[in-house]
Amino acid sequence: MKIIISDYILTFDEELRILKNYAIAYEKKIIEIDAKEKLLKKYPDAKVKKYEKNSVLLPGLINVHIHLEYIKNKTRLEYGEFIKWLKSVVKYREELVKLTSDDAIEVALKELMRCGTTTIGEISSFGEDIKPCKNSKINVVLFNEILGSNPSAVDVLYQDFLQRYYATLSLKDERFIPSISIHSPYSTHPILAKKALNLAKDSGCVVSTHFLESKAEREWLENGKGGFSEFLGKFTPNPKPLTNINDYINLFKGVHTLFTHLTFANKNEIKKIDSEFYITSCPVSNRLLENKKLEIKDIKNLTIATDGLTSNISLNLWDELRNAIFIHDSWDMDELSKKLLTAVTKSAGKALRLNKGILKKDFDADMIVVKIEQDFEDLKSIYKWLILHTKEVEKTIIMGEDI
Ligand code: MCF
Ligand code: FE
Repeated sequence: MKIIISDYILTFDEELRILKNYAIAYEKKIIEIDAKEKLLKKYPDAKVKKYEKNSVLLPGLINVHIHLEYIKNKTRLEYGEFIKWLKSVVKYREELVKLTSDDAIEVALKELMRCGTTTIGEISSFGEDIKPCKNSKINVVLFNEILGSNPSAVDVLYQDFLQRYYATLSLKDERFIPSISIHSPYSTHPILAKKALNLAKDSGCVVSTHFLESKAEREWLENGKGGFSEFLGKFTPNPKPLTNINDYINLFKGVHTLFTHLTFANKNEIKKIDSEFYITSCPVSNRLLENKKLEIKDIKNLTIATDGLTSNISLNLWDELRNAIFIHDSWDMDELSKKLLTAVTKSAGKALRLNKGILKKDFDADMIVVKIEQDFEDLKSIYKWLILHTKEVEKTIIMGEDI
């Protein structure tokens, strides 16, 4: 049994309680949260760790959407317009993936944990990320990606996907959870998507998909015109959209799905997706690829993620949240900051269907300690000070273990 004492505890429970002079008793899971004197008395043999004045204990951060196989990208990919970016991905993806190594991913994962991320949702395109993710102490939901729009290649592509999926399934444990990613409506044939979604239903895993992140994608799905017509023409002669916006959403009915981006979704589509599924916004990625932001204020099931270094300059969630404050510039900063931190803790835990993201009895003991360097007056500003000033954390604990 261990006890951790911190000046403040941000619980992210139902009432988003902020506790002062409290402590948490934990092993692998949280055993009890109470006033520090009470807990110290109740568990006299516990190993106690006490943090300084103005320290804040909160759930480990959860980055639900990241692409580690592309961590070596810095200047290879084009930004500013989505089709330009996509063309550059197709041109350089093999080179970029070759540059990536187990060691490079291992270093990136250590850096993530040092900065307070304790869980990732990793989009795995080639399977090069499986070994380092499996060997890390970080929690991983590994989304095996499926894509391919050419109907004649459907069987081969599905077999390749199945092989990767079953390989990850044999490695499943409490920290490594294999899942499925349907890449997008423009890249994945509905036959492939349906097969993979049936598998997701049978195995009960969560699913992730990229959706409506460019003007061209919307134009393509609505009337089969625009940049995708030329782009997809390189892979299939006379390409036609294989689905439309509503049909694509309906494909996921009954599957626990995270829809990522939605920057070009309209209010009704967002409302519908928010009522049945989870929405992931990647503000920096959206800024770089097509300079568009998703209005996140009214979204209930919201998570925030970095995406990969294909469309970001940092995988540190604190950087992402900081940038989100500057991008979402039209509402109260304290309210926005609370929403952003809730999105990467409580909501992200729910979105990945994990017992994480809240500091409460029986939840996994994934916790971080952050130090605010100065006194502050108003407790409601604590979220904002954390986001504005944190780059790395004082302590990272995963499943009760010091990292
Ligand atoms: O989320 C961003 C932008 N949207 C779509 N795909 C990706 C992103 N970052 C990396 N990707 C990958 C995706 O997983 O790029 C490829 C896929 O493997 C694009 S399809 C050739
Ligand atoms: Fe992505």
